[in-house]
Amino acid sequence: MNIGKIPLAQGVDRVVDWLTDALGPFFNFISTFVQSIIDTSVDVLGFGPPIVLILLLTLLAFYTNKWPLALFTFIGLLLIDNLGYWDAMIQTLALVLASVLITVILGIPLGILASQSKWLRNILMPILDFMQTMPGFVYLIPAILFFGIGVVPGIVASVIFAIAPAIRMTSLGIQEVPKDLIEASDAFGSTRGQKIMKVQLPLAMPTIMAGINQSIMLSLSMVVMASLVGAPGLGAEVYRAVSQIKVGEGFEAGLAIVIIAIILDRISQKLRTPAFESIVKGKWIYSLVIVLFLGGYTVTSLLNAELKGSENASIGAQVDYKIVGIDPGSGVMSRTQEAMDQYGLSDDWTLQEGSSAAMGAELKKAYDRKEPIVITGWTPHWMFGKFDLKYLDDPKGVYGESEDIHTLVRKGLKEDLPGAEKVLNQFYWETSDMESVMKDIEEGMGSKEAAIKWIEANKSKVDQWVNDAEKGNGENITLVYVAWESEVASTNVIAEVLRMQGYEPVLRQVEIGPMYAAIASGKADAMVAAWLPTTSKAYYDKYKEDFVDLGPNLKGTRLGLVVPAYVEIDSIEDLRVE
Ligand code: PBE
Repeated sequence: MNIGKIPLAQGVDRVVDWLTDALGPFFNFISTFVQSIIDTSVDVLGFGPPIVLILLLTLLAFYTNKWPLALFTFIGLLLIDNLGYWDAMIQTLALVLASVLITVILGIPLGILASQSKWLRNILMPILDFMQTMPGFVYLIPAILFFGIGVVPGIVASVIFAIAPAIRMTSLGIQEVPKDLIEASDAFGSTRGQKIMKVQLPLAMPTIMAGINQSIMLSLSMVVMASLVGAPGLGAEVYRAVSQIKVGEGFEAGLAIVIIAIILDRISQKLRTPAFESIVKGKWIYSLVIVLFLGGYTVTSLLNAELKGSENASIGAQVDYKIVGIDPGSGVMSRTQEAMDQYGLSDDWTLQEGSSAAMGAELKKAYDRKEPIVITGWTPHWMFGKFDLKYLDDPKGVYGESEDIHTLVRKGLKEDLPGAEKVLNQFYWETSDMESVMKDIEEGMGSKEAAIKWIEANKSKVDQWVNDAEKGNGENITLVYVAWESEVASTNVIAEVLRMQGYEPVLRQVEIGPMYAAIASGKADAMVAAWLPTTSKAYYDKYKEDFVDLGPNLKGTRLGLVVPAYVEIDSIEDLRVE
């Protein structure tokens, strides 16, 4: 029986497209709202020197859990500051606090409702199971379309991921309240509302707090994932370390996350029964914390208002002084850091990390609304065919001249698979070729299908690549690549050509550092993604003794800062804040 593949993915895409259009203003509202919670939290937590927050948190830890946790908090936070992760830690803390706040606001009422009705529970529980089991990653994709990149989609994804225990435990806690107590309160003639607020909720508190504790831990576990869509913080530090294979820094950032996790976990477990409850009542302490927070908020927002007043609507102000970037390890990102230094932008501008797919989505969104945006761009890329864009002039030449893309293979490939090595060596095409494959993929064709389509339309070119090359016999050949659109295109094309030659290509998508390391260590056979001499220089130089460079497969690439043509500036110098 052949009923064909059910178009599930297409269906989901349609729904998401429709939602993006229909609920655009609503998503914008949510986005602004969540962003303001985050900005406020970051401002307040980062107010004053680190030692102020360190002491306050130490006191709180002392109050709830006595001196061992207080000592741990004090030393742990000092260590984070000393290692240079203070600002990142603040960002992470703000992300977790915001997502827990939203989780509680939505989760507890839902939990109460669920506890009151069996059929609601029957509907809700499987949905919660589903939400919690679906890999958190998946939520990031629609979240980018709805909320753009940055911290907001990260928070939304972590709320979806972390809300289940809050709802479940609230409902469970209320259901577990002993029957006789309910009967007693019925006998006293209490209304349903009184019963919930005065009897059930207080008795369910331990269970509810356990649920909130779980939610905190789950949202903390989302911080690394959130960094893939541009959320700053400790997660972004970990992600950066992975993509550049920096073991030590990865460990430091990971350790900072562990320290924060322990502190938040222990404090939140004891919030209801703090160690010194008998000396000072919890409600006084927590009110004090809230008053401090609100006080901090008032002061920082007054300060901010003063700053804002002196700004005009420069391009910088319009884009919030953000350059939308891609994965942290890539060459265009390190060039952009350098450009920001050389053009004096580093103090005012931030370079947002993420992925090239997320950047593409952000560009598309801004372009559709004719809003300004500044991105890290490169050619060949489908975006130049689809949108009217321009490179900003780079009078200091930070982004370098036009470059070539080289094919690199592991040592010994020529001896082991001479036919495959020959094809890789003879692989050479033009910018327009690569762009036509990229365009098909962008428009929804599978990358393999797009590659085959190009190969069929360009037989004579492919014939030159396979000329004189020995055929394979089903041998595996492992190709590594990074998910940049240009590399997705080239890697799939060469893979399909190798398949036609009788080899069995295995494609592995990795981060940039691991891509070079894999070839240098012989764990992978080839890559077609080395942008040289400047873009990938750091990785090339690090491993150059350990691979074979087969020379260019494409000439004439370019990198730089890119804006839509309707943005009225022409040079990187115009970004400077006077
Ligand atoms: N890119 C695409 C990569 C190389 C290929 C320009 C994003 C980089 O910046 O490293």
